[in-house]
Amino acid sequence: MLNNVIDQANMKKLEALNNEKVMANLKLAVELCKPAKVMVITDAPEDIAYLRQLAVDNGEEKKLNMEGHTIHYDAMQDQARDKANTKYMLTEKVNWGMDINYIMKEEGLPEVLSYLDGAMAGKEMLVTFFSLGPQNSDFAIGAMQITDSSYVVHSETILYRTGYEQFKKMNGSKDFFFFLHSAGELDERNNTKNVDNRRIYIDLEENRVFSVNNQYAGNSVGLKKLAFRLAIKKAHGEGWLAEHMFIMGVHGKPGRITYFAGAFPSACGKTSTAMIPGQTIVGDDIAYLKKVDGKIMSANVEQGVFGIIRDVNANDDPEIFASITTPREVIFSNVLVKEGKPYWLGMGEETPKDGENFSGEWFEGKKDAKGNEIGLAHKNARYTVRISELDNADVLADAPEGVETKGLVFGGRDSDTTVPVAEALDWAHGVMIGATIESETTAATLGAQGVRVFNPMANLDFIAVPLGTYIQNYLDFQNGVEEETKVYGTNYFLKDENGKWYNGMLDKKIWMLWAEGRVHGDFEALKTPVGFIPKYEDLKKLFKDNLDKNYTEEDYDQQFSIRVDKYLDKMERMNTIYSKVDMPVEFMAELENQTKRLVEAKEVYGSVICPCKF
Ligand code: SPV
Ligand code: MN
Repeated sequence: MLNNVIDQANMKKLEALNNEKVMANLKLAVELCKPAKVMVITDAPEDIAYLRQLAVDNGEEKKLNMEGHTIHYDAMQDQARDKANTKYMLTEKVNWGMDINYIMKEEGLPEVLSYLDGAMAGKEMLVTFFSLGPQNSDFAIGAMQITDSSYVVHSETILYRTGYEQFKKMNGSKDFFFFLHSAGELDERNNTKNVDNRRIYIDLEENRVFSVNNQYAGNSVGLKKLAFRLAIKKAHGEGWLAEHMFIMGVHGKPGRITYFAGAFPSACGKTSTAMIPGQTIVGDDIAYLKKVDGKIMSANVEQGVFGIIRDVNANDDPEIFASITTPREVIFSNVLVKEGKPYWLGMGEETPKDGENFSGEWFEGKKDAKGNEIGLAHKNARYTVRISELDNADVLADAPEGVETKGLVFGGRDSDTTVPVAEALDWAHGVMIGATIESETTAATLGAQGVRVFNPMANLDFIAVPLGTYIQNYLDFQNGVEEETKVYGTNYFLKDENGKWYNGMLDKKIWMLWAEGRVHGDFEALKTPVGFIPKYEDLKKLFKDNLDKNYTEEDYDQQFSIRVDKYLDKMERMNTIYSKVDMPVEFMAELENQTKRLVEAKEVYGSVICPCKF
């Protein structure tokens, strides 16, 4: 069967890898999906260019006016990660200490394979190899992706480092990840037709994922959130961390760059933090962190950004805006296109009243089947761009050894509780801050929006080990680190009683510069029950020097008052959650101590405490 669909030249490319498991995966994919032809992609520029062209030739992408720009649409019902149909396939039930979506393998495997059966009939199968993490690095994990979607692999050539040569050096090792994807039957717009039959089934035991009847990258691109789940499992077996984190260089005093990694749930400002003007980006979504010689080194798993485009405009996100409005390789998805130009929500420009978008021909006032008005672009519409194309790419973005990481940031989204920035009292307290992140749901996931949800380390959707084990490994990760890593909690979304944001979009620059200064002992801080907060004088100067903004004492008092009752409400929510989970004793003590400090402070100062009291 193989010989009928794969020619000699392509077969040779595979044989050069000398890897039995690669061949077995190929055989499984071909026999199952029954493609018309098989194309093997190496790291050669002409192979990568082939994919780019194929995406346009087969209509999964269309060229836009600007050089290098293309538009891709996903089906109306495939605009975000499909949580309901993304499942772990388990051979035995284990208590994960949290709600995970799973299916028993004996049921799930035949089900997903049945959807993949013949899914590539008449289509070209693309066999590709990538590296998760920098090439020639201890961080690197090989990834084999087979798909019939040229959009998926085109995206992957932007988002990930090539890995064909790396597979050659693996000496036949079976230690790599495998992803089999098919967009399934396509409609006249080249969108998945049977979205109802969308399935994304994760096989943790075999380090492989089957994904079918979808195109949205969070569902289809194996190397992104699907590989991430496999990596978390692997990391926790090997004593390192795989995290839903950006990595950035914060530029403090002249010539000083300090690296931070930060976890924020979707649409809580993760990418825009990594892209704060004047700073440099290593990565914006997934990081591997390892302890090397008493230091925490972190590396970006990716080499590109699949970012939310909504509200990206010249004022609020100048770096991103500049990079996606100039000639370079960019894939836009699910935005409005009129006369070859892309438009999106919050772009800061006048937008047309008609054009083409994810719903097909679009006009203002168009309604969906349920009678809801369809916006000009989807709220989760995105852009895909290579980091090396950005002016603010960090010089160490591809360093095989990663970057030495001095601080972690955990950012939630709440309007009434958490201060804009606070430094954890110590590592264990920092782990607690990360483990108690809450955020409002956003357009990046399906389901109701605007509900406050618990999301430990912004990683709840992806944690592939029991929650107690995950937290224990986090606590242990600091053992043997020479200088205790500082941990920060941030909240960009605090509002006043009239529902107005307290902070501007770029204020996050100040919080990061403050954290950077703290790492180097430049600033003193006030010790509060919830951590160390900045002193007014330091913020005043940082705001003046960096944003030319007059930060008043009144601003400061409002933003940094400790809303004790709100914090206590939050602790109650957290206690309810964690008391049902088998958690490390040390972690439960952190929760208890946090509550105790708040109760004691309330007895002395009342339910809202001005920073001047500390
Ligand atoms: C996220 O939602 O966290 C993303 C986009 O980074 S997705 O690829 O959908 O996961
Ligand atoms: Mn993400």
